[in-house]
Amino acid sequence: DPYADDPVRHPALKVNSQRPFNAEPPPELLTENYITPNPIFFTRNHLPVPNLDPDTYRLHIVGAPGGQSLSLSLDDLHNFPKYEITVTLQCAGNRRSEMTQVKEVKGLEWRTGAISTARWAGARLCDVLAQAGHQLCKTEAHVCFEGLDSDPTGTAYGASIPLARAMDPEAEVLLAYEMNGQPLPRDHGFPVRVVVPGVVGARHVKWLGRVSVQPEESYSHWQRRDYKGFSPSVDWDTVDFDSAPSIQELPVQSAITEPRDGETVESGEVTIKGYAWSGGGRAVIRVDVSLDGGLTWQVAKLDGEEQRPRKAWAWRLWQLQAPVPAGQKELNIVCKAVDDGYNVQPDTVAPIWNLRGVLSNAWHRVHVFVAP
Ligand code: MTE
Ligand code: MO
Repeated sequence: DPYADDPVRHPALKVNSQRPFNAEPPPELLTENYITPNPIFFTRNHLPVPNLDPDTYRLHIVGAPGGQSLSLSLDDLHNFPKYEITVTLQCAGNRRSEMTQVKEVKGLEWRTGAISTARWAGARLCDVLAQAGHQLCKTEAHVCFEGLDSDPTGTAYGASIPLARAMDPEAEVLLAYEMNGQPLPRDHGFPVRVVVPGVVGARHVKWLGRVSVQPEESYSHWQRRDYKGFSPSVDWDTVDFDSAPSIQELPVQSAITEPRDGETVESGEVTIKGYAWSGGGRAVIRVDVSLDGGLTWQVAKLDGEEQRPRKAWAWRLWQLQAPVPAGQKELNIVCKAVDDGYNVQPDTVAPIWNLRGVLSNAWHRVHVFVAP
C-alpha cells in the first residue's frame, strides 16, 4: 500500500477520499479562527505523501542560459531574506457538491471547506530565480514546478504559473518552509511548497523538488487536462482541454458556515457567519446577507485583518446578527460577496455548471427552521 506511510490526521476532518487523502474541516470549525489551525487546514492530495528527509532534501532550480543551476538545501533557502504573509488557499473544486445537485460532475464532493488560511513564511521565488540568472523576458514564459510525490509510473505532480507573476516582487510568490510558525506539516508539503497568493490551490505545488523556466506551461496533466472551466454545454465527448486557459486567479467567493443547512434556530435573533474571498489580490469590500431567499438584504460585518490594496491575499470572515421576523417558521439564508473590482457572484449554479465542477461560486444558500 503506497499510502501506508501517510501521516495521522485530525479526527474532526470530513474525509472525501482516504487514498489519496482529501478532507475538509466542518464549517463551524473553519470560521472559528481567522487563521486556520494546521491540523484542520483542508488537505488536497493527488498521490501518496512522500516522506522526505530534511537533511538530504535539495531543491533543484534550473538556471537561465548564462546563469547557474542551483541545488538548495533547507539551510540555503533559509539564507534568503525571509517573508511572512497571510494567504488563503482555495481548491478549484470548493463547493463542487452544489454543482452535482444540478447535474453529475467528475470530482471529489467538496462542500464549503476546501478553503483555509495560514501565515506562510519562506524565501521569495523572485529572489531565488534571480540567483539562478532568470529575468523577466519579453517572450511568453512560465515557471514550472514539480512535486516529489509521484504515481506508480513515476509521474510527479506538477503545475506552472506565468514568469511575470513569479518575478513580480509585488505578487509575493513564496517558496514556503513555515506554516503558522511551524515547519510545514507533511500533508501540506514538508519541507517546501510554493505559495502563489491570489491563485488557485492547484498551483501551490507541495513537496517541491524542481523549478524550471520554460516557453510553455507545464505539461503536467493537472495543468493541461484539468483545472479549466467550460460552458455548461460541453460534455466529456466534446471537451477540448486545449481550448480553455488554465485556471490561475479565482473569482469572488463566499459561503455561510453557521447556521448549517437543515438546522433549527431559536426565534428572536439569529447569528449568521461565513467567509468571503476573491482571487488576484482583490479585496472583499462587502458581503450581503438575505433571510428571505434574496428578496431583501442586510450588510454583514467584516472581521479579520485589514487588507492591502491589490494584495488582499486572505479571506475576510463575516457575521450578521439579525432579528428573526416574527411568525417565520423557516428562513432561506443567502450570502453574496462583492470584491473591489465590483465583481459579484452569480445567483444560481446552473449557468456556471461545468463538467469538472470547478469555479463553483454561486450565492450560497442555507435553509433553516425556526424553533416555535
Ligand atoms: N502539490 C503536490 N505536489 N501534489 C498535490 O497533489 N495538490 C494541489 C496543490 N499542490 C497537490 C499539490 C491542489 S489541487 C491543491 S487545492 C493544494 O495543493 C491543496 O493544498 P493543501 O493540501 O495544503 O490544502
Ligand atoms: Mo485543488
